Amino acid sequence: MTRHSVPLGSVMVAIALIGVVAPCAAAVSISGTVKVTGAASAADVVVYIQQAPGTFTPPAKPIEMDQKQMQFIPRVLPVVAGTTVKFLNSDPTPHNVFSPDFEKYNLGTWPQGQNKDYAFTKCAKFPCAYTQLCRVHPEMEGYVVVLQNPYFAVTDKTGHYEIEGVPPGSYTVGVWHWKTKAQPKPVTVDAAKPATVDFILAR
Ligand SMILES: [Cu+2]
Repeated sequence: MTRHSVPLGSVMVAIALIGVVAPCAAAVSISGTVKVTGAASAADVVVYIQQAPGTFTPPAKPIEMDQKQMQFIPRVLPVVAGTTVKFLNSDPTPHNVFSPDFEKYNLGTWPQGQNKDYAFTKCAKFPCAYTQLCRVHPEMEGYVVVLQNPYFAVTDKTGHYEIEGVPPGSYTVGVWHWKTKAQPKPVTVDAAKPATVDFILAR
């Protein structure tokens, strides 16, 4: 019986070797803290790798941005170029979605439970921050930030962020905030050694 000719032991060794070898080429994380001086919250800052080698495929399924309790949720949505965003309406009142930035678009106005898709395929120079506005409610504001690669994260309320799955290499890490700026920072990511990059944004 040839199918029993490979001893179980050698299979186990092979599995063990794969387990040892894989982490060497494995991606690691870049994490850190962003301080926004003078702001109540350090949330919703996009931290991203400016340029990563290779081409990147957008997610097969649209990424959702809701309009709920008169707010865009999430308020800041980073996406890789080519991503389709599904704009939902979870409020009992009709909402509109338009952007005055870059190629400009107006998706119209629609009631609760309906949605509209928009594909972000036209960003020429990253990052492209598209302000999301609603003609019905001028106080509403959100942002879709289109990036070159999928290595990005958004800060939580404490300013913490973590970009997972970054391949080893040397990069420039940028930050995006709707009101203020900070200089990008260089970082080298080694295999099996997570990197830390902190930023201070002055308002
Ligand atoms: Cu609205």
